[in-house]
Amino acid sequence: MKNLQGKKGLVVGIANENSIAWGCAKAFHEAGAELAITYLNEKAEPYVRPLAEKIHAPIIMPLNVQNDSQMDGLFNTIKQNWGKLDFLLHAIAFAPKEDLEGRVVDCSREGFQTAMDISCYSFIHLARLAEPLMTNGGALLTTTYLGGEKVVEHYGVMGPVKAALEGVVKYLAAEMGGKKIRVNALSPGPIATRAASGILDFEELLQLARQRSPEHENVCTSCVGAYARFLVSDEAHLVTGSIAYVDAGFNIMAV
Ligand code: 0WD
Repeated sequence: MKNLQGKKGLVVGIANENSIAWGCAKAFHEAGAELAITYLNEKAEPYVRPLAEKIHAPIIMPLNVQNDSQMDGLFNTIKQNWGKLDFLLHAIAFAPKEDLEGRVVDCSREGFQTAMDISCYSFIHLARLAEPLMTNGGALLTTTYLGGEKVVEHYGVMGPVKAALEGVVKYLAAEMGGKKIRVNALSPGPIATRAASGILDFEELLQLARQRSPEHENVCTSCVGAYARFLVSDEAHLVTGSIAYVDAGFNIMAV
């Protein structure tokens, strides 16, 4: 289904082929979109560049969201090359290991600020830079997790950070709706990725999701990609401010 033909999109958050962002990028590409792909740093580049080349991404650039000049450089390149942006996907998260593994009550100020800056504020920053390029409307998509809504064991400080991100989705959706810029969050069930490997007993989370979800299945990145493709397409033009679960129904269960 080529429902993104002619669209230009930015994908932030590919670390390797297991990344949720990669599942989404493939779906966007298959639907006809042209993509700008970023990689975190030199260490990540050898994993990300070949993937970006596989989907013929015309823009492949480094981006650490804490680096303002990289942020500006990326958007200048997008402006020069395309003169517009139709959608972006923000699929990144980070918290220092010691803060992630401890109790929220013990989280350091610095750890909390870092987690919030990289995992939440960066979405606001990307939205602000994207806005002037979305003159015909657009779609901003981020990634959250049920642990932002309910207490999930071992999710730690990422829980409050995702709660804040979900709040940001709603406020941005309200603020940008007049310009036909839609803002949504995907909320996938647990998927074994690099980021997930930082969460203690992640295997148990996968197992619980299989056992307790109505569909008794774990989620794959291409399933998330299929929903993401819809959400950034014009077919979803009346969908904004939503938390879009792709979790085999796990979120409805009392557990
Ligand atoms: O179960 C899961 N895997 C779920 C993930 C369930 C529900 C939601 N999510 C969310 C995550 O919280 C995150 O927001 O999906 C998003 C994508 O996560 P992922 O695909 O699970 O993880 P991964 O493949 O590791 O990609 C996240 C990437 C980082 O990878 P590493 O492994 O190097 O930490 O986020 C990027 C980085 O590439 N990243 C940054 N990008 C730019 N600037 C930064 C940064 N400062 N820090 C991390």
